[in-house]
Amino acid sequence: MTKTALITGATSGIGEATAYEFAKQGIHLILCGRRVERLNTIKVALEKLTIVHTLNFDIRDRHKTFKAIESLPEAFKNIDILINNAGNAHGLDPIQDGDLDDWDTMIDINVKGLLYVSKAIIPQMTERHSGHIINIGSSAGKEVYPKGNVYCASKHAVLAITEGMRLDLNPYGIKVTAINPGMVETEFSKVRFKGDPIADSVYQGFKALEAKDVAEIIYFAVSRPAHVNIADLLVFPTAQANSTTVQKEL
Ligand code: NDP
Ligand code: 8X3
Repeated sequence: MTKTALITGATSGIGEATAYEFAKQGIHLILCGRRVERLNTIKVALEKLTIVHTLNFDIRDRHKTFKAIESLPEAFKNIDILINNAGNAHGLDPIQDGDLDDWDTMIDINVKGLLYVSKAIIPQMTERHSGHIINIGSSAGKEVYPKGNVYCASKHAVLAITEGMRLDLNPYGIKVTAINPGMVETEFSKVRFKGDPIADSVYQGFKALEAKDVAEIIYFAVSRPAHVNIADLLVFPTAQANSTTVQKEL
């Protein structure tokens, strides 16, 4: 039977690429994000391949998150796959100079937002005794790098939540997966550096991962046989060995 996937952060980067990858496979899609024009453009493009519904909400707002998911039309109500992808880094500062608004934003989106969306969807998965949750963590969830403090903490939290979900949802046969990429060239650095041109230099001098590379891995994880769960996957560009070691030809 055709599956339905809900993807948060589907308006750019890894989420958008995953939407395309899933659409190619005929998976029905619920695409989420704040930028409504982008949601509409992506919907029009992907409707050539599958059926698509869009939800426009900020995952920091728990009431709007629940309301949006409750509003799903009958054809999209049963969600088989949840891709918790929405998230960003905001700022790159030593802890003593960190901006409190950046800290709130990262914890509110990357941790609390992921929890709100999960809380809205998990009950239908436990009721049906099936489902697959994929949390997009990061290499920053496995290793703290200089000035990464709160972003790294938020991604360490994503990994802890993933393990907690896997334990608690194990009796229900629900798969829970963490996909942890290293550096991927998306809008991530534009958001982190708030339009500062330094963002353009982050991926210069080496071949970073493309969003599509991660999307293909996500599809691989969701397309394993029923008895196979990819629990935790770390993927780097070949030029990257860890958070601080990247071979750049400059
Ligand atoms: P992008 O900036 O390209 O995409 C981020 C997505 O998250 C957008 O679709 C954005 O949609 C959505 N989003 C951000 N804030 C909110 C919010 N408050 N409410 C709803 N949606 C929101 O970055 P990436 O594709 O790179 O990032 C996707 C995930 O991958 C993130 O969790 C990131 O931490 C993780 N990651 C990224 C890596 C990288 O190097 N790029 C490496 C490892 C992990 P909109 O603005 O329309 O709401
Ligand atoms: C993003 C990876 O190293 O650019 O999660 O912060 S990094």
